[in-house]
Amino acid sequence: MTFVAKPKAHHPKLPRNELGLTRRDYEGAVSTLCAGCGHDSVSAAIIQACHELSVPAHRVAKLSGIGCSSKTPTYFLGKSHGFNSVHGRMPSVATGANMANRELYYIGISGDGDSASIGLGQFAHIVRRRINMTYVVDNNGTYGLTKGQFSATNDKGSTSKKGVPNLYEPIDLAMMAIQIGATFVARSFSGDKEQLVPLLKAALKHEGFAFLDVISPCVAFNNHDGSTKSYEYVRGHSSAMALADLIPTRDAIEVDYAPGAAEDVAMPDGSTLRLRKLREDYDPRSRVTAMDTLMRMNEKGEIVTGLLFLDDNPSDCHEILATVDEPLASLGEAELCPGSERLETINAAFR
Ligand SMILES: Cc1ncc(C[n+]2csc(CCOP(=O)(O)OP(=O)(O)O)c2C)c(N)n1
Ligand code: SF4
Ligand SMILES: [Mg+2]
Repeated sequence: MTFVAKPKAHHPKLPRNELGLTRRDYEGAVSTLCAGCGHDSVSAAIIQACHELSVPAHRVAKLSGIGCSSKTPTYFLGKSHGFNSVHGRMPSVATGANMANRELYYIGISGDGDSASIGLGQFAHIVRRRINMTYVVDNNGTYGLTKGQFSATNDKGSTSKKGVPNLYEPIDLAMMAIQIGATFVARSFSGDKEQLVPLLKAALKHEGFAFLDVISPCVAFNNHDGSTKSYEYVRGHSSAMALADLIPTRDAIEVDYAPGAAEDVAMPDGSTLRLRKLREDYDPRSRVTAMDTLMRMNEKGEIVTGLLFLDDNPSDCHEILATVDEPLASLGEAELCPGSERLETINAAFR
């Protein structure tokens, strides 16, 4: 595979973040995806979120499976660690890396085929193990890379480019994630940067498993009349619930929403997650409300976007397993080797 590097020159007045970097410093190679592919907009949103959060690129590990979506980590954060794994197997690699070094930001990029079809088992278990990461699914309802077969997130009755209807019920990954223990679940649209960037920032700051289902139209195979994952369909059928803005500690909190419409949640690093309730009765801190809302809106053919569920006191895999704070690679022999006597006791327990 050949990677085309982007020219380094940029306008001297481009805004710089706390690290003195411009958003161009967070780019990757030139994208080889189809022009207009939603996945490129998701990559652009990740670049903006990391730039605005002043995330040091060397503290990020990007992980993916196989698919057009899984190719995208090449197109953002070119200076970060990266591992393009096997189809549907990104969760295993992410779990191993995360257990060995909890100090990095983990960004997993997957597709609806990668996570809801071949990788469904892996997806379910990474959610319930609460691996501390941001897990993004670029959801186009199709296998883009292999030329447009229906994926398991494709809606029943939605048609292929040739007009053939999908016969099966869709898997809703956001609903699954809420049910089996994710502590941050959001849905957004690749064409809605205003909503997607704050959600990504909040997900990156979340101390637990953060899942983002991003409807990301495939312009080559699933953007026609009859598709429920096309730009036109999503624009006409989405309904925003609780939106999120992440307010870093350095910024003064501006009160610019009507009383009762916004609620602030403290994040562990001192920043604030401001929840904007667009529906008075929507409480994103209730799994029951989130599931009920998703089911009711799905029945009406509406796509609910925004922050669907948030546990503001989350636990992650490291808390559950009481792991050491330091990366395993930084531990010496004395910490890693429990000694012959202790080893003998452990072995004896298994006999
Ligand atoms: C084990 C295995 N089975 C099948 C394939 C063929 N294959 C490659 S990508 C893909 C589907 C990708 O769909 P999705 O994850 O939705 O990504 P998209 O291209 O739509 O972004 C398939 C079936 C493969 N690479 N490996
Ligand atoms: S085939 Fe579809 S998913 Fe793949 S790059 Fe083209 S538009 Fe994007
Ligand atoms: Mg897909």
